[in-house]
Amino acid sequence: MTSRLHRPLTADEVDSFRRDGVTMLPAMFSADWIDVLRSGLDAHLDSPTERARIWDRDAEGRTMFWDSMAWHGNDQYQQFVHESPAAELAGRLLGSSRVHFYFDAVFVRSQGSQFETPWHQDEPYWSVSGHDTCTIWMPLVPVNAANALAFVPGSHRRDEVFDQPDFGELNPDAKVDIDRSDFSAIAEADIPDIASDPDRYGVVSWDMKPGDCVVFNSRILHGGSGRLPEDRELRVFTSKWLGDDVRIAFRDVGMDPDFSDMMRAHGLASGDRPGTALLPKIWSTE
Ligand SMILES: O=C(O)CCC(=O)C(=O)O
Repeated sequence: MTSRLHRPLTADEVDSFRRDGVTMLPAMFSADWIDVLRSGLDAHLDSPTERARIWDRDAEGRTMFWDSMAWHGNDQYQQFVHESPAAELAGRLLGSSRVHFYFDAVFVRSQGSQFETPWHQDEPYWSVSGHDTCTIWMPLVPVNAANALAFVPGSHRRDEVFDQPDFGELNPDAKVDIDRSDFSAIAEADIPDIASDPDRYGVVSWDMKPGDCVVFNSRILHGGSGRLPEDRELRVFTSKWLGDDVRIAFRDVGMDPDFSDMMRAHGLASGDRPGTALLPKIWSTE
């Protein structure tokens, strides 16, 4: 099978992803793919889905916009999902024999936005479970390490259920309660106060430019991006990928974004492998 990767992965990059749960990959996507995503994001911002939320709007009108699962109605995102190196990249880092696409999510901060993403893990919010999951985080503009998404290396191996934040509560326009009380009912630990002592947790982030990406395991603790300089915006496209051990898991608590109705409508049930046109297989070693 011919590789679609823009450049080969090094052994160190694969090792750091598996050991730390995160790796930064310079120059992993060509300028053409960044152009595709930029024009896809422009179209997306013109017609967001019903899931779109403003996570923050400050007194000066600076905003943080979020939306997810827009790819079904966005030609450029569809092209990226099916034809870009992303699925193969996920498969090779996860060491999986097949990779399904889960969903896209965008994080768009206007110039000077100070909003910081709360620290959290992704997989406890999802309607799937497994360790073979990852996100590819791609800035479509240059970003400094101080403003980029940050990670606690190795935290993807922690087994505690954390008291996860309720992102629905972030929307200043119309709050969407995802019933955080249930998260606190099952929580075994508070999310550590990582922001107050990042060195203690070995927090990492990187200076990045378009074409670079960070790939992270969906159980890693991450957050903290933002605090932008006055003249800088941050436009990020993320794609979420599912590997060999992943199964559908409708949860009693805190699914956000909650695709469970859509998944059920496609015939998916807890315990199933991902599949159907909603979560299609994009890459395999066959
Ligand atoms: O870019 C951000 O601020 C947040 C990204 C994030 O939390 C994610 O992709 O899971």
